[in-house]
Amino acid sequence: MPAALTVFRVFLLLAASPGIEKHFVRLLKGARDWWSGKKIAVIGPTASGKDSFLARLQNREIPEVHSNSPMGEKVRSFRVKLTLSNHQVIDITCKGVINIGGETDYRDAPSGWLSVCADADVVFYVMTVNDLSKKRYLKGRRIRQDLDWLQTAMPHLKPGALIHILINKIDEEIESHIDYRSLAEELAEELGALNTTVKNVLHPYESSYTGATLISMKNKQIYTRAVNDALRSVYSAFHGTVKRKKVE
Ligand SMILES: Nc1nc2c(ncn2[C@@H]2O[C@H](COP(=O)(O)OP(=O)(O)OP(=O)(O)O)[C@@H](O)[C@H]2O)c(=O)[nH]1
Ligand SMILES: [Mg+2]
Repeated sequence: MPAALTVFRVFLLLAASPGIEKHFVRLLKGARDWWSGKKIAVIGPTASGKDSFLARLQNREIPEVHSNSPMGEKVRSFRVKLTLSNHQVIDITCKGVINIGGETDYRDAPSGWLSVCADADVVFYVMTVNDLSKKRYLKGRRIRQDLDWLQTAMPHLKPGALIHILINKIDEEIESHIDYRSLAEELAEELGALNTTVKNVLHPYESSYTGATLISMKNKQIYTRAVNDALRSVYSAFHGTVKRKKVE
């Protein structure tokens, strides 16, 4: 899906047009089956919202104040209940999710990010919309360093592991803007640049990258729709990879 469209959808959420809702939140059975029992890992810079994401997945409110997560803190397996249209609820089981703080020492320590990601099927990298607009994915900067780290980590991950980026705190950006259309255009441009960077940096593992989704852990409405979107994107990217492999 073109980036501009994805961004624009987030803003449409605010308008909450009833007609589009059904289309937005539908997750097909194939995708639900695929996600069922998947193991996810959540990594990213400090205070990006990793604990908030895990809280939302467990239907809890997000932590108000930021407390640095201790290294290698384990989070028990939990079932994710996703509410779809027609009041339909689906269960997704996330097994052995491990949470970890975001400092670079955590990343590079032996019991750091690698041990977290090692047996995950899907790795969620959480960054903020501020990281995106401040272009922290450019060479030498924090997000880029993490992407470089991911590239070197790829051969040590589970074969076929997928990487998805969550761009959090979109609510802050929405609050501080009035012209949503120009904001959407700006963000779309940045998203395009980010995607290009990620694919270049991850080479030759770029097919593991399933894209980036704008999200807000704080705003439940945006969270709910964005997470459905992210799950669907991961699944369709996976599907595309499998199809491409078959053709080859
Ligand atoms: N405005 C806004 N604030 C958020 C959002 N998500 C998280 N926060 C806040 O950001 C702070 C950090 O969130 P955490 O989830 O603890 O971040 P973390 O990534 O687990 O941080 P470390 O464990 O230290 O790496 C908290 O104060 C949250 O309330 C969001 O979507 N919007
Ligand atoms: Mg944390």
